[in-house]
Amino acid sequence: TTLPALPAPGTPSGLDTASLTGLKRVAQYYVVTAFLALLIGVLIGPLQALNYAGIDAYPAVARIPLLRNIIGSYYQGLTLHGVLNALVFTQFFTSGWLLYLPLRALDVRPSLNFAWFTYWMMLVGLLTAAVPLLRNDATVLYTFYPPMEASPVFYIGAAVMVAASLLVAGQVILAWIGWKRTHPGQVTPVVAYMGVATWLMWVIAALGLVTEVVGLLIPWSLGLTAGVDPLLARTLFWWTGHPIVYFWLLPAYVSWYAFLPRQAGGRLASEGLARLAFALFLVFSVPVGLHHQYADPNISSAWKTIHMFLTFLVAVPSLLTAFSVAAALEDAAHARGGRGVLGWVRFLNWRDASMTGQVLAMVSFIFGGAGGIVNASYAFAPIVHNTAWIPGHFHITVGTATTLSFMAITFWLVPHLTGKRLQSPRLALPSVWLWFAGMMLFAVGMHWQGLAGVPRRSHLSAASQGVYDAMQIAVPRALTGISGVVLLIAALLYFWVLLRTLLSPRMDDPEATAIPTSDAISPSSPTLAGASALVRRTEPLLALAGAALLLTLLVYLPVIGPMIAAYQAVPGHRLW
Ligand code: HAS
Ligand code: HEM
Repeated sequence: TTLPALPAPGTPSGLDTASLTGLKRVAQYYVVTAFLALLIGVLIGPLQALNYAGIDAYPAVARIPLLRNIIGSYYQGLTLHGVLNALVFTQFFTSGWLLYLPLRALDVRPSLNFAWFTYWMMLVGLLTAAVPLLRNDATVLYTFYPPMEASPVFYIGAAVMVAASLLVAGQVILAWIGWKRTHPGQVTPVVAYMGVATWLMWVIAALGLVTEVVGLLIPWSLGLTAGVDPLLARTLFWWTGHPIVYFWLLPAYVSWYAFLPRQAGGRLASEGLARLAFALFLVFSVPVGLHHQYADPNISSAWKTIHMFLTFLVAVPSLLTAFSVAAALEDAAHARGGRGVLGWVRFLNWRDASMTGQVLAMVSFIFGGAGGIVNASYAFAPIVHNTAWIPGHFHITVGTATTLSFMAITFWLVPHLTGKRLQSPRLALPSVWLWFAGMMLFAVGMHWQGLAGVPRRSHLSAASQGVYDAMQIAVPRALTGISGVVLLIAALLYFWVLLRTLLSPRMDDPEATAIPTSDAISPSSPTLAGASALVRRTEPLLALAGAALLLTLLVYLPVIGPMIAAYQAVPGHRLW
């Protein structure tokens, strides 16, 4: 059985050729812009890894005129690294990936003018925010907590970027609503379902950030208000700041569920379970942000505890994904002759860089997810909060589960979108293995340093070393430093493959690299009447979004209400 999700490879699409070509082109622009941002962001990373090895490379960097301006200090570099990698790379990639896939799955002809408008708007937002970042006028790190105050141009640029992503969300959601009208009684194709659920979640998630930036930070930085309440701003930030991690993760899950099984030579385990996972993410991703604020005063412990339990609940769809995707991989290995409880792992198609990169990304996420549960536990949080443990956690979540998956996806996506052949495929495989190895070393080094009490966000290589020498952390420091070098090599190999592919000539058949849509062991009926209860109940995405919004308001309004009532207008500070 073939999933109804996407046209099987080689079948002509209902989208006419001109709009399909146009849609691919917009998606390609988004994806390439995303990776250009990652390229710059990632080149700064090794300097930070060396910092955590006790090596201060910044005085040397300051001697190079061009670099002196953009990485003028540890914190300017760290701001660029966080913003470009975590915010820009992920948002641009997802805007292309989850614009293209759902529209193609639904076979809907999009307004290309609108799609281009959102791309250019996002780019203008990015370039606007880049000006103060590069001029050292917005060295406020990617969380931009007040009372640190950046130039208003930074906040305005960031707001335009986020607004553009909401327009992409709108285009996909409206296309799906239109499809539902013209296809009554039909089940949404699974890839479109996952895409629409992700965008709906993002719309609810973004409300916090939009309120913070538009309502508080822009007027304040323009001098229209006397100050801003740091606690209220942080709370609104984390309303968005936790679910944003699922906005980074779910696009990878789309691939792990819908495409990876076929790339591995197997089938998606259960279409119904895939839908359930996305429905649960839609409902439970947002009302959890206080787990980033256990240490913040003036928020009741009761609400922090409620957010903690909801955090444990939002781990459930990831656990479901772990078992479901592992079953799909086992199915693939069985088809290739693999047997045994774990013996089948050897039989996966380890020569395929796209599959290998994604499986390695998943392995990293086992540890990243386990660390997340530690962070979320109110009792453990004080031990790890604000230590190097936290960057350890998120480099094997966003830095690997997400980034390595996106990198591995480009090995088929870029040829698919551009009609070009993957170049230097022999370098693709070592690039993903080295990324995985580098990030695992990094994670061991940073988690270990965190447990020893080393703080995050510290230019500690420039500080007096006595205290760090006394901690006896030479081994994790060395691991962190080595990981930076390994990751630099991995990145150079990967970008060599990507750039050579982009610069190579087109092939004759633009669809020569097909979308690797997987079949399912338990597929769903394409009609609601024939579908299982699980598929029928998870189909009404708008109702699930309504439930998500209600739950979010229930757990946030009683927290935010008193903050507004006792609003503290704190003037801004420029600490750099
Ligand atoms: Fe997190 C901090 C809790 C997931 C990213 N997180 C961060 C920060 C970032 C981040 C960027 O509760 C730092 C923010 C800052 O700058 O201050 N996180 C969690 C929890 C989860 C979690 C409970 N985080 C993520 C994901 C991220 C991400 C995903 C990005 C993509 N995180 C926290 C908390 C903090 C935090 C606290 C605040 C810490 C503090 O004190 O400041 C959960 O969603 C994790 C659930 C995941 C699992 C794992 C499932 C495993 C799967 C793979 C299976 C593998 C297979 C492979 C099948 C339960 C799906 C088999 C292969 C073979 C070869 C056999
Ligand atoms: C922070 C290294 C790639 C996202 C850091 C820190 C280090 C580091 C050592 C901690 C700095 C500190 O707390 O003072 C690296 C290396 C990389 C890499 C060596 C690979 C070459 C990535 C990627 C992402 C990412 C791919 C996401 C897509 C972040 C974020 C921060 C960070 C969001 C936090 C910034 C902050 O605290 O304000 N990185 N990183 N990094 N990294 Fe990376």
